[in-house]
Amino acid sequence: MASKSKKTVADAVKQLEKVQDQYETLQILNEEGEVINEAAMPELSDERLQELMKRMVYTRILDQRSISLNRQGRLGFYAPTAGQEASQLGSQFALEKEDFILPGYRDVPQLIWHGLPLHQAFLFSRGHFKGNQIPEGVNVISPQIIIGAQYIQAAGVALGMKKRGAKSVAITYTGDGGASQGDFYEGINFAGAFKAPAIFIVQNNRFAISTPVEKQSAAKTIAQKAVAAGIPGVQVDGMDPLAVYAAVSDARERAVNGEGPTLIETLTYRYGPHTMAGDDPTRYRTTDLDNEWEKKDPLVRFRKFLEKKGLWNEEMENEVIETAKEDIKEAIKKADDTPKQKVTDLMEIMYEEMPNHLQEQYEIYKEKESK
Ligand SMILES: Cc1ncc(C[n+]2csc(CCOP(=O)(O)OP(=O)(O)O)c2C)c(N)n1
Ligand SMILES: [Mg+2]
Repeated sequence: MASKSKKTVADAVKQLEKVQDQYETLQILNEEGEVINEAAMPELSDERLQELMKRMVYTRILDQRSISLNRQGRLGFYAPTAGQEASQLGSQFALEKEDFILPGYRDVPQLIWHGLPLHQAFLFSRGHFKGNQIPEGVNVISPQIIIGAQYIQAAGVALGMKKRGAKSVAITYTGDGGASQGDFYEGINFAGAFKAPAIFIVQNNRFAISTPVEKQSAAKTIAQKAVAAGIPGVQVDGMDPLAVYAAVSDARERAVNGEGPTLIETLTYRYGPHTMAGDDPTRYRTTDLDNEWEKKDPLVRFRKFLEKKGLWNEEMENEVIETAKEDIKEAIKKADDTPKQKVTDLMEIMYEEMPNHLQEQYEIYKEKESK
């Protein structure tokens, strides 16, 4: 729209400030587990609410066990998830089985609740190829290690769904650091241009390893980055499972109705280190900040909410904890019982028809491995 008034950079500054200020954080449950936003409350049966709590409790135990299995040398790569349960599971809970998840390295919980067998998640952690052989009908790919790359892949998967007329969505996850990568912008821009049914989640846990979010971008929110791609951006309280669920459900509905992608920023926090490879969060985070976020804990908040409704108690929680421990024990045994990967395995699964120059090496390894 052409304007008769002389537009100056000063006007643009005002416009930027106005836009940035319009981003509010969607919250439904406060830290006391009280509903403070009845209008946004999603319709979930009592059983579904209990199921969401079960998944969060189970996942917290899985995180604790994964950390100790890593310390015992029984797991390899592991990125802790405690603190991010509402962000991860509130979002996955809004999906249908036919929806496709393109995760980052911290997003193993969503894969498990979307159907990836637990022992395969453990094999992935160990770098075993069987961890990447996703069973038929489980619509996920392996966690992406390259920051942001999954955003472009999600745009492509979503466009494929649209072209096939499928009533499903592709959902992808990255972090605050990921939102500074080129791939992030390319992904949301492409999906916006093609109105692809994608949901782009940025789990803003305030740090990219040790770099605080304030140093990663001049933007006041990550949600506002959607504006440049011409798509809606929503900021939600990522410690509130109901707010995350509500936002993702709405985004899903828009997407399957042909209205295009949505960017969702979840404000969250990882309690543990970046990964188990040895960073020390006390070097870059204060205890005050840790305490501030632990007060927002998604499990505490949701437990209070459910207890007040008579839908949760200690006995139920203990049952989930026991089930989780049993499942983990069984899954780690299954991972242990999986035959070690061989060089010839890797060569066989890499090629449908092995090139001639590798055939010779293949024979050499086959001979060696038979001894
Ligand atoms: C393209 C690329 N650059 C750098 C790295 C190294 N790296 C691994 S994790 C990470 C920080 C990512 O932070 P964020 O996106 O906020 O996710 P979080 O770990 O907090 O969940 C970096 C820089 C990488 N894996 N890929
Ligand atoms: Mg981060």
